[in-house]
Amino acid sequence: MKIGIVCYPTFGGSGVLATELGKALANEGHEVHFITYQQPVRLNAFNANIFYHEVRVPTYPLFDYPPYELALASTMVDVIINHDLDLLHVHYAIPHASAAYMAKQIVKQKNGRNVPVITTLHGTDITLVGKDKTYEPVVTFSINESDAITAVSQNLREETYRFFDIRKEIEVIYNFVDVKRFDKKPLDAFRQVIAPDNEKILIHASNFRKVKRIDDVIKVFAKVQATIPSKLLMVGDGPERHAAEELCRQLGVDEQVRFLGKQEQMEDILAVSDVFLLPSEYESFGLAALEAMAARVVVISSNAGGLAEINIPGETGFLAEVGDTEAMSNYAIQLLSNPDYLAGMKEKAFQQACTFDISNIIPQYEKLYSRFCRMEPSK
Ligand code: GMT
Repeated sequence: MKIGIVCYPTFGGSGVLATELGKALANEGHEVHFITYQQPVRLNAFNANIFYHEVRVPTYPLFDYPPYELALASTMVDVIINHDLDLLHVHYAIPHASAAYMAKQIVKQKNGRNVPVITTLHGTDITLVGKDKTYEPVVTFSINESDAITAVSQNLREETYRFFDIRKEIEVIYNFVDVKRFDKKPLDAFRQVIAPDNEKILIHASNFRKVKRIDDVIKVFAKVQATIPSKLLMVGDGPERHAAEELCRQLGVDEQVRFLGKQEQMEDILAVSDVFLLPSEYESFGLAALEAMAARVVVISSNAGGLAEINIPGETGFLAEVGDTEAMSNYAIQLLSNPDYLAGMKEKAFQQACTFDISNIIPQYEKLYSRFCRMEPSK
């Protein structure tokens, strides 16, 4: 098949997932065309089946707001027609689903072809941005106009029906992880640099937005390190970073916390870590937590959104109410003070991640595509 993938090219979960999906489809022999405003961060190796089309948004003095969505729709039309795409798979509703609707209408008028559009909902496109009155009518319309809709968790499916008047079936296709990539031996030299006295290592990775509650990460860590010699790695960057660094100083843990910025080699960083903290206000799925589990890192998270669909309390980690930093730190102390308990849970976290392995999820997307395609999947 010839598949167009539209996504945000950044470190965010939806972009990571879409890029890994495209790479896996290309490895299966499909021709994959990424349509984005810059090279996706995880699209970092040559593959003969992968094509990248950059959306250029010309600037003009009249435009206070350059019309990205129009440039995107026009690029989609160009790629669909010139590369004879079988379908478009757009990740994140805003503005990708509405731009795809426009592109589909244009191609229909120009060529008489009805190009299927599949929309995958990821989370904040529904729960934060999408339900804002500014966008809601367009989001509802473009989801309903998609030929197929998928959500990355059961919780996100339910939330979408709750917030929007959706008249179509939303299928759940869970996010995935390439377990092979994350199942790595710890690099001793790296661990030695981070934790020279063999301290335990806690880690958090996100885009440091309010929804992630990174101040809770720092508060949990401050309590843990008062009892257990430990270090905290903060991976990523975003609007809350400055306040988080300030909180570290206020709580007197700044020497124990390292802000690593955006990192591509997450597998190496996770391989030396013991506990992943994800106290988010909402998380449709929590791809970062799944990647941690694939690296045998135990997850202590909030019970928000779809997190309970991946993190099984007492088995792969623990769940606590949003904001209950006391419970989260107690769980971490309990775990980190008992090496056998920690080792057993790390193994179970890994086993759970294997159920979300890429090899189990890609066929679900291929099956979905084949329902809409002019031809059977090429293998
Ligand atoms: O978490 C973010 O803020 C980034 C966001 C995105 O769209 O890139 O992540 C969402 O999609 C991920 C991939 O499906 C999910 O794993 C995240 O849970 C989800 N984030 C939220 O729901 C807050």
